[in-house]
Amino acid sequence: MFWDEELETISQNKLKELQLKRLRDTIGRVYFNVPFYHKKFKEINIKPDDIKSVDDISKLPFTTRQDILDNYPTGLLAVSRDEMVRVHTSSGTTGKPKAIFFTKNDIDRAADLIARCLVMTGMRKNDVLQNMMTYGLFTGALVMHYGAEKVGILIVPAGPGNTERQILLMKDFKTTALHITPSYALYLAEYIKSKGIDPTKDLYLKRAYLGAEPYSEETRRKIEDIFGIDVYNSYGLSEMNGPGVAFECEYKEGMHTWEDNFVVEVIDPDTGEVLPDGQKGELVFTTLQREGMPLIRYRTRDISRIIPERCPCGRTHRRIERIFGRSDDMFIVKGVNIFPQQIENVLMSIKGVAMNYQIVLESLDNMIVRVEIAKDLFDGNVMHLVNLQNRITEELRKEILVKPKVELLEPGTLPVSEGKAKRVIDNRTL
Ligand code: DLL
Repeated sequence: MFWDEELETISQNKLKELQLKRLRDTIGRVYFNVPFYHKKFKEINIKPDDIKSVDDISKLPFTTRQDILDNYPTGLLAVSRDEMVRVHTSSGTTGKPKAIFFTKNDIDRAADLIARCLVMTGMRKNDVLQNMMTYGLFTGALVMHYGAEKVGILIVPAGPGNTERQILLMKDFKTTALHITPSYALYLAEYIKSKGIDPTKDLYLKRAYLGAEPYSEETRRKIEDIFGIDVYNSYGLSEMNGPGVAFECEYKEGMHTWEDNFVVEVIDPDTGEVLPDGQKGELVFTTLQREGMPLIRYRTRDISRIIPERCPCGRTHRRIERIFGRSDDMFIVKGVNIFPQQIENVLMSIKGVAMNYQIVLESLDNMIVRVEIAKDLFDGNVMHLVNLQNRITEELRKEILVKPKVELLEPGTLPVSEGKAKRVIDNRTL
């Protein structure tokens, strides 16, 4: 079922026409109303009329995270501050955050995109969504909340944490879907197992939406198996509304972007050149319908690729592949580029490995992978532990080409994260 069938299945030609119209409109608005963009466009002698096709977007300059920080808080607004009804910030861990402002129409459009995503994955009016993302400056909970409300779904605005209470809420309100970070979902899975709860008998869950941080296909499978549900990948970033930017449909083979709302590009992160569909690189988004704070060619630092093939679900909006990692998450050990997700992939595919892990970077040549394993393994034969440790070390070496030191830990040893997990501890003094 569709939320907006006409738009979701629009022909590629019509979509291109619509994109061009909206792109030209956006460029005109930022050129005349946002001094930052006016100056940038002047510098390279580009005028709104120079954009004659969507592909001409490659003539425009990028917007970076630093540009948003430099214009903090209101420097990038395209309409008066008085028109803004909400501000969100990105999850900056240090220093100033990035502030993103929304007009009433922006809020409504963001909710509309979420409504498409939820209906696409089978949610209906009679569903109950337990929203376990953090309510507040973070977009995760509120943007999803408004979208779910638009569909008419009952929302349980639980926020994260207090796991015992979460389970009570799931039982009492007969929750059918969860919105949750992958790291908290892993913890919840462990908790449910340890309490002897059988989700297929004691709970009413059918699906969960996992996003806000990278996770592996293996993690998805693990959560699906433990809860007996469908897990859908949800990608987004505050700069582009938050959740609802790209979302999986029933086929779960890549996430549909909403191309009537965004121009999606993949670029070579080093040269800035646009890459052809299918090639892996950095995702770049341009807003097509934002009133308050339009952004042109925003560099996400997220690595993915556009899947050019048509999706059997009938939606024409192109999909992107599961995010491979953030270019800033990548670290180098012994000269090899490694993404934390490669390590997660390996760990989650090994039997006996539990849900939580941590990567500690000791020096340019040494890393430790600290991994929690099933509790009963500690009560058994020591040789089993040694074998497991060797197996994990060897599987990791095959994947990342570096041999890490592997430490096996009892469940509950590592810190639990309710929001975005901090998987990599960097102890290197460079
Ligand atoms: O995390 C928005 C969001 C909330 C998306 C809830 C999905 C669900 P930020 O805090 O600005 O916004 O962080 C955005 O998180 O650039 C990615 O690096 C990462 N990220 C988000 N979703 C995924 C995902 C929200 N499904 C940053 N897979 C993005 C991998 C993800 N990484």
